[in-house]
Amino acid sequence: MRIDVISLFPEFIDQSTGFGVVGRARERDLLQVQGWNPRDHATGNYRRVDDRPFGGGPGMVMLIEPLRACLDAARVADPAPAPVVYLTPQGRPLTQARVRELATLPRMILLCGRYEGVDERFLVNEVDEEISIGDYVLSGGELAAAVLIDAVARLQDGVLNDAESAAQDSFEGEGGLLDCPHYTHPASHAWGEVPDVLRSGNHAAIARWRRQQSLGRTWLRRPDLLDEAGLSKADRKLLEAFRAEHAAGGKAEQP
Ligand code: 6GU
Repeated sequence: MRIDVISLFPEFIDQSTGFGVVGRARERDLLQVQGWNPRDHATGNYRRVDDRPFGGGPGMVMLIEPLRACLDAARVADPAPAPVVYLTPQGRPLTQARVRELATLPRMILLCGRYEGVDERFLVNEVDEEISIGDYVLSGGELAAAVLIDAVARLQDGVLNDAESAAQDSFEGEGGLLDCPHYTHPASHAWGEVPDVLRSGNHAAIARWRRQQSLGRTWLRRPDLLDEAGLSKADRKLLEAFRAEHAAGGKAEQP
């Protein structure tokens, strides 16, 4: 997959995608990331990329023409069709389901706004989709772009090794539940014991316990996710047992 990013801080995009799983994907050419700076496509002595908003008010608005020239240059760099995605708190909240869909594309172009925003006419004419990464405000779209790039990169074929396999992650298991707790050595520690079942060698019992923990955690922390989870009869029984134990004070789990 190829991801082009239009940003006034293309170095941030390059560097923030240079480490770990995403950096390795880029090194192995499973993912290409290229930044494009609208300032390189601005004209005049001052190379302006923004101006004051009509109607007054604080902040600056990004100009149409430098963005348009920058987008045209990015488009021409590769013939693959690419939707333009604008990262903005006004966008649709990003979900793992949308990440999975975007990850199948050969290419996408991300637009990062700065200042108060982007001239609405550019958005109407050139942007295919607006995405937010949550209900809080960032100073610009760059961090959100890095988040989206990470999420799609790790789903590209060959990026994760077996040990990193995505199938068990939160949202990726059956029903899109939260992940279960994990433990490693030592089995006994001043802060608590590893649950006996995980040391039992009984793989069916371990799978059942993990499923129950996923169900219980999702119920405690993200009950909204359970509505969409399509729980089986077996799931409901596991969750019912978790709730009974929780009500009896058997779990230290925080809501
Ligand atoms: Cl995508 N951009 C900005 N600037 N702030 C955000 C966001 C995006 N998502 C949540 N907050």
